[in-house]
Amino acid sequence: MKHPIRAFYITHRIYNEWSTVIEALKSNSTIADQPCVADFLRTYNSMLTRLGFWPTFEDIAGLADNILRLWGVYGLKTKDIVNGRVASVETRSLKNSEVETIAQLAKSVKMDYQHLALLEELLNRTDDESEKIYYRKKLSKEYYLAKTRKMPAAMYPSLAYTDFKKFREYNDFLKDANKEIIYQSDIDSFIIPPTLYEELCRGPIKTKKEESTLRCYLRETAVPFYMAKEEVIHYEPRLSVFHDVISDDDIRYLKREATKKMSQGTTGDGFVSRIRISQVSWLPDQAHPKLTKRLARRIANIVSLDTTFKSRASPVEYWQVASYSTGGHYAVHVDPLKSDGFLWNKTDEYQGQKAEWRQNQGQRIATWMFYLSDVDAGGATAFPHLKSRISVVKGAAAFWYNLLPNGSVDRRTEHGGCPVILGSKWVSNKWIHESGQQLKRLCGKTYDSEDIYPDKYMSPRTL
Ligand SMILES: O=C(O)CCC(=O)C(=O)O
Repeated sequence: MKHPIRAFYITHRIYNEWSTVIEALKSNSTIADQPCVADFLRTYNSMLTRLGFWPTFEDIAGLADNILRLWGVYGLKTKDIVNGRVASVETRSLKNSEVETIAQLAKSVKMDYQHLALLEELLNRTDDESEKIYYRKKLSKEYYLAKTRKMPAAMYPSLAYTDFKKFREYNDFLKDANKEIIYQSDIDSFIIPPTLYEELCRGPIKTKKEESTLRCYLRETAVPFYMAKEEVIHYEPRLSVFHDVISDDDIRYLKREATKKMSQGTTGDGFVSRIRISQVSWLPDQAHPKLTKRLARRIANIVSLDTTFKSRASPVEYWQVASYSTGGHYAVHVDPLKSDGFLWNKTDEYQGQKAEWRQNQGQRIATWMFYLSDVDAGGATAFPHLKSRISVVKGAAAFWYNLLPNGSVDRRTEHGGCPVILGSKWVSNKWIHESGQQLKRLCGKTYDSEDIYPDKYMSPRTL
């Protein structure tokens, strides 16, 4: 489903209302034996078998979490969320029970602003006096809890007991936290300013002057007459987007093959976590030789690195295809793998094989990432240290070195996949390793030298 609010309320409804209806029908044998009800229950059972699952509370929590992530990262407005409006696309408003579920989850993940704003919405919605009293009390209590949880360390009661000035400050703080009427400004005091990464997800932040130094090139490749369309997003370290480097047919093939065996994406240490919400599939080069050889050769022609898959000391990993639906994201990280390479959920034998593999391959020297789709809103790839972002454009690919020429990890390449607001986003990573690149990547005269580009397209200083 493309819309985060619609995805949430439909699943919420199926989980809450349908389960109640089915249980009520099943528990009353006179009703359950009626031909039309029996027929309905049979259809329901066969659907259940075909689907293999029915939404659980975890699914609902995941979808509510997606909404909260979009709300936090993009600074969305409470009114828009509860009215079902996201990136100017509207669906129906959320019902009270749905608002309550999201509020509960916001509390559990300590998103105080979102939690209190939703409680205030519930208070404003009701005309019933006893309900008003209930929500006012709840809002006041939750405000107190949120405020005291964020109490500055300098005000801890133990200090207050030994210092009269501190005691008074502490009491004033508690008095302010403990009030019956909570105003909008009280709730707004919990708004967290966006991080640099979040600002980048929201839109470009480079100044006009910084933008003006960037260039697009028709870059010579290893193939005579094949010029790659390079858009430089950042120089030193160089971050580039190459446009029109994969055809629609090849994209269709990759997506179709990947869809056959997708699973929840994990982070570098093998964990499924809120840090990465996507579906991932690995396509072995040997299983799809025609297409993957062609794509690997194209990458090699453009970036002059060895990208041919080998069974030992391979300079590349398999193709990773990832799909993000609305709310999906990958938080800021660097691509090189952790040196210990420990994968918590794998056997000793697997760990051993993997360690040997990594030793032979070396570290992930560079990342080539194809964009296999456009996206309706959100989903940019953001590089906070470089104040740079890459918008999702189907058929393009991003390329950067993860390691400095001296072999150490270049932390400036930290990046993340911003949450998808509307629609879905597909990417395919080809991670290129150190093995095989010894004579391919030029190094500078000093230990800390940046990359040298062997062509005439240099950094702005030389333009
Ligand atoms: O999806 C993106 O934009 C970034 C993906 C990424 O960083 C990764 O897969 O390692």
